[in-house]
Amino acid sequence: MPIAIPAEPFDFAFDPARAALIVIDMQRDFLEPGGFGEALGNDVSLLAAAIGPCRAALDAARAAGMLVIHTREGHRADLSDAPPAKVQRSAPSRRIGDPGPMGRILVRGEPGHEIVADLAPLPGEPVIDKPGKGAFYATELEPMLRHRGIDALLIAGVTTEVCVHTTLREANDRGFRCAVLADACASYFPEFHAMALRMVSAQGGIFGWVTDTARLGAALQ
Ligand code: C5J
Repeated sequence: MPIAIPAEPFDFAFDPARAALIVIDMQRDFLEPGGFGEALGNDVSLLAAAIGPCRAALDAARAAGMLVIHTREGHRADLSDAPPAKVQRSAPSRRIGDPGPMGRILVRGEPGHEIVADLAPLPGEPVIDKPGKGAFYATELEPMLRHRGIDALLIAGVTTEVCVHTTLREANDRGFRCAVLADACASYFPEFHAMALRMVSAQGGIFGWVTDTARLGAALQ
C-alpha cells in the first residue's frame, strides 16, 4: 500500500512493495584506515556517522519486507575494468591495486572491499559490484530493479557527493523516483554533504527528495 514520508521539497510517496533501499559502498576501503579513502588523503572517521543510520534504515526496510540492495565499488584483480585515468588519479603513494593493510586497494575479494561488519548483507540480499561511481554503470542493477517492478529508491551510503549523487542522477534519468536518506549518507567534506543534499531537493526536487531514517522508520511502522 502506498505511503508518504515527510521530505524536502515535499512528501515522498511510494509503495514499499515497489521500492528498494540501496546502500552505497559502505566498505572498509572507504570507512577504515588503510583503505582507498585514506590513501586519497581523507579523514575516514568522518564517514562513521552514517553507519548507525544505515543500520536503522536496513532494519526498517527489512522489517517492512522491502527489497534491499548493497553496492561495492571495486575492480577485478587484473584491473582490466579500471580505467587508466581513474588509476592514475588515485594517490601517488598508494594507488588502486597496490597492497595496503587491508589488501590490495579497491580490488574485489580483498578485505578492504568488504562491507563493514555492522551493515553486512543478509543472505539473499543482492550485492552489486560496480567499477564506477554510479551503481547503474556496467552493472546488472537496472534489469534487477525493472524485473521486480521497482519504481522508487531510498538511497543511503557514501560518499554523498560522489557515489550517492552519481547513482541518484543515473536513477533519476532512468525514471526512478528517488529519496536520499540524509543522515545515512556522509562525506569526507561535511560542506559537500550539505550542499549535495541541497542540490537534490532544490528547484522543486530536480534530482528527487531528501528525508532521513527517523521519518522513514516512522512511516514504515
Ligand atoms: C569515492 C564513493 N568517493 N563510494 N567513492 O571515490 O563515493
